[in-house]
Amino acid sequence: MNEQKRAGFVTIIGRPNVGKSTLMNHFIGMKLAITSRKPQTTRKRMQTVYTSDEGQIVFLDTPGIHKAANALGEYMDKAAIKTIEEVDCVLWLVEPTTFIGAGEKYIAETLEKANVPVILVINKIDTVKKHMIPDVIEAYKGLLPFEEIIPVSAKHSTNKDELLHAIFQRLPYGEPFYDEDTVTDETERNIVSELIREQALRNLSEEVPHGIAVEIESMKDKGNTCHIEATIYCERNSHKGIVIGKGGAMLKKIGTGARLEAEKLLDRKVNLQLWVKVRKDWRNDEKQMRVFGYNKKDNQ
Ligand SMILES: Nc1nc2c(ncn2[C@@H]2O[C@H](COP(=O)(O)OP(=O)(O)OP(=O)(O)O)[C@@H](O)[C@H]2O)c(=O)[nH]1
Ligand SMILES: [Mg+2]
Repeated sequence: MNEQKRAGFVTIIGRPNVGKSTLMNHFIGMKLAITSRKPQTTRKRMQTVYTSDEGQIVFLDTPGIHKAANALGEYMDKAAIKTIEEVDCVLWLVEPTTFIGAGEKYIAETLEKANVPVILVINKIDTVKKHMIPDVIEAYKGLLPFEEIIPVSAKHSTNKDELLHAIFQRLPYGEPFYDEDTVTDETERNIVSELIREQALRNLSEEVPHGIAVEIESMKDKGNTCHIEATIYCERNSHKGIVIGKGGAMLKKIGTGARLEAEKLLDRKVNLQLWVKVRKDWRNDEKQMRVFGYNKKDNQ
């Protein structure tokens, strides 16, 4: 056994929109998980790998834990909670406020039942005055026997190294699970479909983007260009018109944004063609959810 280096699995959990995906992208120095200002952006777990001189951390980014309003919401909550029993350490991300709501209490109760080290990460400290932070720490301190409480800003990289070091301290000694060039086991196809959904979340308002699923129909390299055809599924006929927009303007905006992001990811030119279809109320249809990659069995 390698006595010098450590290796283990770490889940990043918390309420929606606290910055879990931003933090994970930041750790690995690449944009793999999609992010947005809207809650419930992440729908499935995503696994990424961070390797340094100290060892290897396999991060799991998870959906925000929330009061589910449909079958997709239940799937998302289970996907997040399931990871707690599979890891060596939990990062619980919270907003920098002293108010501890029902959502946070539910997460604390869930963690209390699990026998796993928890590091509380107070994110977004760039949004509050420095003198507020001790009050936030004080408010959370009694909730659980945290290993550590670390204030960070995922956006501005504050305290990133301190947090990484704190995580490594909670991992067992051992050989890395993946070679050092691995950053994720996610397919390019899946990430591209997420990049399209991200643009939908960023450009559409209200419920419309939450009812969107994206399927990649084909992805083929010709010369130095990757040709991608994808379908955006929405929940209602009325939503389809909104996704397409006046004279196709909205679909064009989503397509251009996604193409630019896909070019960065794939490091080559991308030609992206999008179609829009309706799958009525699919977020409450477990069979249709399975087709879109949200299979209940993943979380059992
Ligand atoms: N100011 C500030 N904003 C942040 C920080 N971290 C994340 N954000 C923003 O918070 C919003 C939500 O970030 P995400 O990373 O998508 O949050 P999430 O927890 O993954 O959200 P879900 O997937 O919906 O659960 C985005 O607009 C981010 O840019 C931070 O440290 N400071
Ligand atoms: Mg997320």
